[in-house]
Amino acid sequence: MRTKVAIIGGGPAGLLLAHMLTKQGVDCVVLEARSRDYVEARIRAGVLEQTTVDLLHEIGVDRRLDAEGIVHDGFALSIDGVPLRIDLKGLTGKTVTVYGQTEVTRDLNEAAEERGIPILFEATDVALHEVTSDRPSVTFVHKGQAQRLECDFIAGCDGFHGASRRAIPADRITAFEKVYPFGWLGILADVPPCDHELIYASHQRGFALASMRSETRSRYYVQVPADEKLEDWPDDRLWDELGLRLGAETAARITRGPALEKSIAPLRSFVAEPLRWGRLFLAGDAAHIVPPTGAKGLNLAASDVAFLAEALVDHYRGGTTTGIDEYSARALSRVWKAVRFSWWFTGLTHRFPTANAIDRKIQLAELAYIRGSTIAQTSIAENYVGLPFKA
Ligand code: FAS
Ligand code: PHB
Repeated sequence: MRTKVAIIGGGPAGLLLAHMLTKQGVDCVVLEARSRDYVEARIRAGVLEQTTVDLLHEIGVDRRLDAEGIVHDGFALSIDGVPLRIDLKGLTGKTVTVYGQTEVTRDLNEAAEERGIPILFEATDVALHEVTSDRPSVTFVHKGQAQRLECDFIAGCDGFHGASRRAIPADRITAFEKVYPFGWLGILADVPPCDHELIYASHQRGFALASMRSETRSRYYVQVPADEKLEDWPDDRLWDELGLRLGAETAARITRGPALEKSIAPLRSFVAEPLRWGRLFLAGDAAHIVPPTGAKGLNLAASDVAFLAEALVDHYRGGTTTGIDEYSARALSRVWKAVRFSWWFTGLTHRFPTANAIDRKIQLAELAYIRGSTIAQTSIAENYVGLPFKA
C-alpha cells in the first residue's frame, strides 16, 4: 500500500486531518486501532471553540452541528454557590458551541465514508519505520493480515497512549508534565440540564461542572481524589455532592436520573517538544494533554491539524518545506497558551489536597477580583472562546 500521508489514529485529530488533506487533493490513509463503534462511543469533550466550528464548516461536515449544536454566549462561575456570569459574546464578540465529541467523530466518519477516505479500523500492532528517511512506512495488522503502508509523511494522531510519540528516541524529545492530585468523576444522564449555560463551580468541598449534550441530556462532573474508586460513588452520592458544590439555588434545578455513563478521568498537563521528528508529526493528544477545565483538549487537536494540513498542502502544492519546518513551533505557540489557561483555571476552581485556609482565602480573593473586573473577565473570556490561530 502507498499513500502521501499515513495518519495514525482515527479520533478527532486524525479524522479532521484526513478531511482537510483530502479536500486539498492530498491522499492519506487513517489507521485506527479500535472499532468504529468503540471510537464513536467514547464520551469525552463537549465544547467546541468557534475556530473548531469554522474548520468543520470549511470541510463541509456541519449539517448536524448546525442543526443540533447549541451556541452559548457565556458560562457561569459559581463561587461557593454564588454565580458570576462570564459574558463571552459581550466581552469578545465570540461564542462556543456545545456539541459532543461523540457527535463530531460520528459526523467525520460518516463523511469519510461518503467521500471514500480510507479508514482502516481495528488496525493493530502499528509500528513506524525509517521515520527520518525520505521513505518512511508504517506496518500494522488488519483483518489478520500483516500490512506495510509506504508514505511520504506520518501524522501521529494516536492520542496520549499511542505508538507515535514513543517512536521518537528519548534524546530527541522533551516531555513537560504536571500530574494533578485529583480527577474528574463524570456522569452522563438523560435529564434536562439544570441551566441553559455551563456552570463551573469553585467550592470549599471541591470543583464541580454542570454541562450538557442537548436540551434533554446532561453531563456533570465533580472533582475526586486521584485514587478514587468509581464503585464508591453510587449515583445518589454523586447527585447529592453536585447539589452541595453547585449551591442550593442551582441544586433545586437539578433533575436526577440513572447514569448512561459514569467514569473517572485523571487530570494532567503534558506537552512534548518538538512535535516533529524527521517525517513524523505529532498532533492532538499524542502531543499534549490539558486538564479539561478549559475545554481545550479537542480544540487544540483541531488547531494542530489545521496547521499541519496547511503545511503539508503547501509542500505538495509549492514544493516548499517552510510550513512543515515551522509546524512544531507554530502549533506549540498556541498549545502552551492553552496549557497555561487550563492550568490557571484548574488552580482557581479546584481544591488541592495540600491546600489550607489561606489557600482558599487567596482563591476567593482572586474570584472576588474577577467578579469586580471587566478586564479580568475579558481575559478569561478570550482564552475560553479560543485564541486566534495567528496570535
Ligand atoms: P484521541 O485519543 O481522541 O484519539 C486517538 C485515537 O488513536 C483513538 O481513537 C485511539 O483508539 C487511536 N490509537 C491509539 N493508539 C493507536 C495505535 N497504536 N494505532 C492506531 N490507533 C491508535 N477534552 C475536552 O475538551 N473536554 C473534555 O471534557 C474532555 N474529557 C476527556 C475525558 C477523557 C477520559 C479523555 C481521555 C480525554 C478527554 N478530553 C476532553 C480530551 C479529549 O477530548 C482529547 O483532547 C481529544 O480526544 C483529542 O483527540 P485526538 O488527539 O484525536 O486523540
Ligand atoms: C463537557 O461537557 O464534557 C465539558 C464541558 C466543558 C469542559 C469540560 C467538559 O471544560
